[in-house]
Amino acid sequence: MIMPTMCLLILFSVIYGSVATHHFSRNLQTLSSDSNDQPYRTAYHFQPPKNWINDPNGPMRYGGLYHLFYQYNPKGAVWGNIVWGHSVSKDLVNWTTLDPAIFPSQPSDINGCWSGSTTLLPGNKPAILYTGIDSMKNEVQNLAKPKNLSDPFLREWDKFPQNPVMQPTSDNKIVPDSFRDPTTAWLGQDGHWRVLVGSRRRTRGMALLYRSKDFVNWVQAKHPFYSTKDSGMWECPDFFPVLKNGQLGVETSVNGDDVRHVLKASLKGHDDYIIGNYNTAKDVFVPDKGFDEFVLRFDYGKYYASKSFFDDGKKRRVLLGWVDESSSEADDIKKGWSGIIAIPRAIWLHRSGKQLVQWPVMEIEKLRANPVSLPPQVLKGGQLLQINGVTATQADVEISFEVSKLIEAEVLENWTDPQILCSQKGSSIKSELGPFGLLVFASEGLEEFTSVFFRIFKYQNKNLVLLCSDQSRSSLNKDNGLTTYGAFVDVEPLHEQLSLRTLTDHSVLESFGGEGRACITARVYPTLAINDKAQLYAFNNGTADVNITRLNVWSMKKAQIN
Ligand code: DQQ
Repeated sequence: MIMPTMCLLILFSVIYGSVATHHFSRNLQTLSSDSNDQPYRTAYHFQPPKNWINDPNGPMRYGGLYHLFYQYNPKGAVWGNIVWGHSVSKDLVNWTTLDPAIFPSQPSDINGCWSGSTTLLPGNKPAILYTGIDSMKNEVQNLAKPKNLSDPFLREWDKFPQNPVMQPTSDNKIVPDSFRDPTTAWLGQDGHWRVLVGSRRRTRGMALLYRSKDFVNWVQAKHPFYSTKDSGMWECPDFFPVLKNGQLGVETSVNGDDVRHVLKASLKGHDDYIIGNYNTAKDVFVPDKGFDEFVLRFDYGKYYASKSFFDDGKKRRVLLGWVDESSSEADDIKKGWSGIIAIPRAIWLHRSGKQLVQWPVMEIEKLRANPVSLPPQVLKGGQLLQINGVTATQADVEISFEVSKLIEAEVLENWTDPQILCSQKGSSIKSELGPFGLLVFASEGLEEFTSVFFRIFKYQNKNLVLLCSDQSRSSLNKDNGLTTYGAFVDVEPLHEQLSLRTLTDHSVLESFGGEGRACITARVYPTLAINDKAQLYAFNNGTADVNITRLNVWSMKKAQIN
């Protein structure tokens, strides 16, 4: 409950001033569950019992279960010895960890089993295509199929004895250390399979196209499927259709007048995408005008190597991404683990057709408990409003703002990168309209806090909404990454409220601005604002008042993970 008497009106100025063996010893014993020993371990974000993880691999729904594979080091909390870890879930929230599904055993993967995807072949038969690091340390693509299709857990996988099925040769111009991460395959008009593999030629990043009649013999297309200059190696490409209208997802082979296509690549530390049309007859992807380079990003914070799949149960497309740590390697070794998977997101095309929308899967709402709601109210310039009655380190916060006086918004003379703008202004520099938003993971004396907030600018006579996630004050331990992130949100504050949803989970916050039109994920490692010591506030450090039109907060229950 938020007690009005606790609603503090304080002058806000005081606050601011990248090799494995088959024989590893598995040990699924969990780490100490004492939250004092492990204040950064997440309660409802996926992570295995211990050790290092990175990219999600081959997510799919099979036998009524969601299967998540992931790059996993069975031997420690740093990258290395990479196998495909494997966990299953009935609801994308609670997870059970199984034995690794794919691990080095053939000359074609003896130095590592890197990222890849699953494809459901006719008859609902899953097949994995993954990158193997072969005995020459070259990157090659391998095929594996389940040993026993009647096992819904798909515990055991048989590798195709003639692996690899795609490899660099002396005449195919493939750079042997830049040929990896096959996508989910799709069927073309001719009934043949297509798959993309990430690559580069010098600094030109690209997705190579392969075709096959039988999923075993793959032939490289004459030209790359798509490429952009100076984007460097494309890791973990993804290619999928989205409906022009509505939030439902479609199976990866669907094409036609009702759909557009999305091409995503992981490059330079983020996941960027292009929307366009896929001409099946010509096998070419034609981006929308003015969007032939990567200008759109899934997440403007820490979010990489994501992969989507079509969930035939709920008829939606679900996106999973890796959220790396921002702590030092020594700290990761000390805590015994590194890397989490962001909350699975449903994704669809925004009605404008100009971008995707992402929203945490609805199942996560099962974890909501102890709702706290605040009546609509004015948040005055300089006001800090404490929100009591929630477990601030483990919460789901939804807040919406309405602004008037748009005429007085700060004028932005020159276009500036949103991350730079957020870093320069932080949450301390006042403008008329902003910063206003949330303070999460805040310590009692505000020695530590993380702020997620909006600022509104006038740029070329239009309103421009900036969303920032500022970690610069998140921890007194300066060994941690304290980067500030920013994104512009395509909302028009004249006609729409500014909505923000932030999920907090001990060392991660995922923020969704403009109903999922701009997402920012960040890692934080507070030293004071941990467990029940953390506080939550709404704040307005702008000079003009803003209206809070909605404020609903839930404490989140712990998910059953492992
Ligand atoms: N991680 C994998 C690669 C991929 C990279 C290796 C992306 O297959 O390109 O662990 O994070």
